[in-house]
Amino acid sequence: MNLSFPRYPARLNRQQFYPVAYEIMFYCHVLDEKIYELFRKGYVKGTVIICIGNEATMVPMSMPFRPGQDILGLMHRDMGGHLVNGMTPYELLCQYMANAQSPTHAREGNVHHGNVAQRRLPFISHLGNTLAPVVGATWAARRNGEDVFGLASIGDGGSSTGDFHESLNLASVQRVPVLFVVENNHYAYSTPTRLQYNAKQLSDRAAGYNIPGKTIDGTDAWEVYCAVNDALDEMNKTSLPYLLESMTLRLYGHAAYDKAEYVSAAERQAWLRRDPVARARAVLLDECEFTEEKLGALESAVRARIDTVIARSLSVGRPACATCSPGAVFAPARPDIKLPPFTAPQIKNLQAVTAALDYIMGRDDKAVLLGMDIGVYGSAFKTCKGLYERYGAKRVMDMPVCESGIVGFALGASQFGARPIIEYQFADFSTEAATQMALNAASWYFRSCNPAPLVFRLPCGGGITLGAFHSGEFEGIWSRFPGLKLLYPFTPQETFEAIVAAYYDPNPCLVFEHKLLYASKGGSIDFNGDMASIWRPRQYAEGADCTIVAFGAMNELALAVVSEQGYSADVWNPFILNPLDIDPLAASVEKTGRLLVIQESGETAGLGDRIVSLIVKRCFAKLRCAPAIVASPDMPVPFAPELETATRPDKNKIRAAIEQIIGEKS
Ligand SMILES: Cc1ncc(C[n+]2csc(CCOP(=O)(O)OP(=O)(O)O)c2C)c(N)n1
Ligand SMILES: [Mg+2]
Repeated sequence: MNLSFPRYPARLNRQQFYPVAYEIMFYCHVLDEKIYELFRKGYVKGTVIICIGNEATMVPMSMPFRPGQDILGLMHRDMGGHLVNGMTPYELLCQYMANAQSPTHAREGNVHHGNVAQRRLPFISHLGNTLAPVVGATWAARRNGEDVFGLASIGDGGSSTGDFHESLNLASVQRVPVLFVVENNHYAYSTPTRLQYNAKQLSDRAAGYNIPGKTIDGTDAWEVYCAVNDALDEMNKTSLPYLLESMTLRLYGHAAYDKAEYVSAAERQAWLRRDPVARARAVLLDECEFTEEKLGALESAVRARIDTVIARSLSVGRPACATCSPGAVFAPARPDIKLPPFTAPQIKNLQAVTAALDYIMGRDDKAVLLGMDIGVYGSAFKTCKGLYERYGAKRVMDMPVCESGIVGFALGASQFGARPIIEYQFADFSTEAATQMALNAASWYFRSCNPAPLVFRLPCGGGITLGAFHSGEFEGIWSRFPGLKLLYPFTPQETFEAIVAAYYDPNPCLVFEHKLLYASKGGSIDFNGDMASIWRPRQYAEGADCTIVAFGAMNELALAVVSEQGYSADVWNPFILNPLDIDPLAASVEKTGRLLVIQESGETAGLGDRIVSLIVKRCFAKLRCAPAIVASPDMPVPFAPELETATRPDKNKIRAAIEQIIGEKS
């Protein structure tokens, strides 16, 4: 394959274009057939998404983009885009065979790959979620002064996702020149486009974002190439995104398992008459002085090269299981980070948040805050007060109401020099970004071996009469997704430390900030700059009779009960909820023989059960009675103060639980 053709702003003319494009399209076509055959023989794992029919879109669409410079987010039917922009056929085959040379270490599905160093972002299955990272990555690279365009492709089905809208809207508002290509092949799996959308054409949606849009014949390679180059010219002028709808074909079923019986014979015949590879071949014969003999020689050479690379890929061994352990989930933290000390006299948790953000932003201009109403307004709880004035709109960024888009944007930006800190207005809204945060960002390092350093701030918890949608804690839910670190501070010192530690960690970190503690919890900060010592559970009281483990605002109640009643108890805050360090808690229970966990979350949605199970397994012989949990009932947080108070753990419930476990005889 000749990949040394000139890229944007250079343009090939029609006679130069077709020989180059045809060879790549033909290569992809044959490779696809071979991959299908290898799948049937059991060498290719999973299934096979066949790109045949899409050659004239996926190849010319990606030809103007500059490998290693522009940022691409390609969809599952874009094998050619990967090959045109840095991936070798050998790497692609190893990915499909999930062998020892697989670029994703055989950890990811055959179309779920990318290469951040080559600026092709890893694709995730969740349609729509590939788009916003391209916007954020392109934004961040341009923020560094680089000349970069983005290319984000999606199918007709994927264009129905909310993330499609969020990403286009974000790119338009932030003026990020990303070319969005909808590869419209008339079906999403078995669903025809008439059941997918009611627009005349999908490019009409561009008007809603005040950006240009165009629909083209995606089986005509030259039309696609020209349209993409025109779009790049336009984006170069305006720096706005562009929406291109390419009417393409899918000449097989959705994947190897799908016979596409829902496509009528007449429709299929019409499609075959427009086979893009055959059309391009005809142009070579008609217009480019190619003869049958010359074409035949070219095609034989392509087939021979493919046979050679397949033979090479087949000789690779299976992956070693040892390379795939939980140790591969988190990016290793730098052990040597030493920061300047920071002190503050008596302040509240809320001011500790602001102080931490200010401390970070003042030292590192890569740090950017993303959220809603965090700019002029200073954020819903005023935790960002003064930061906009100090660091400006380019670093304290008010975003549209689109949590999923924001997190995708931040994830992409984190790969190109920016260090985003995301504020959810309330922890409850983190569910809007569940895929981006808990699946995409969390598994990013595992899949791509590239760290995804992101901070998520979650103002959480109840007790301030805000009802079911503004009182959640969510530490239990998010702890279930490998790759996320969770920190839950209690004091101003811990709040400061948690945000700073999360920022300097190379993994996506969630910091829970209990809203009740923002104004009620005070204390001084004396941070000595030692990062390693932050990552440990915190002990607030020492005693002999029981071990109390509490989260967030529950620490305040636990300490009050212990001191008012004169109990002799160890009181612990795990502080780092994931990965949980159970050792000090277990040592405490070995000493006291009793465990009480106090959590504001519902009984089955918090981390109490996990702590109890670990302690029972570790300390069974030393336990003098069954561990206990004080939790909210498994129900939404009710609104009226009387109802909420009745459901939350309170001093009486905690005292009763302590009395019960202390009173029980071993
Ligand atoms: C959010 C989401 N829901 C469901 C799926 C399952 N799924 C995989 S591919 C597909 C159809 C995609 O159709 P389209 O976007 O038109 O792309 P095409 O496969 O036709 O190229 C579906 C529903 C998914 N990947 N993501
Ligand atoms: Mg489709």
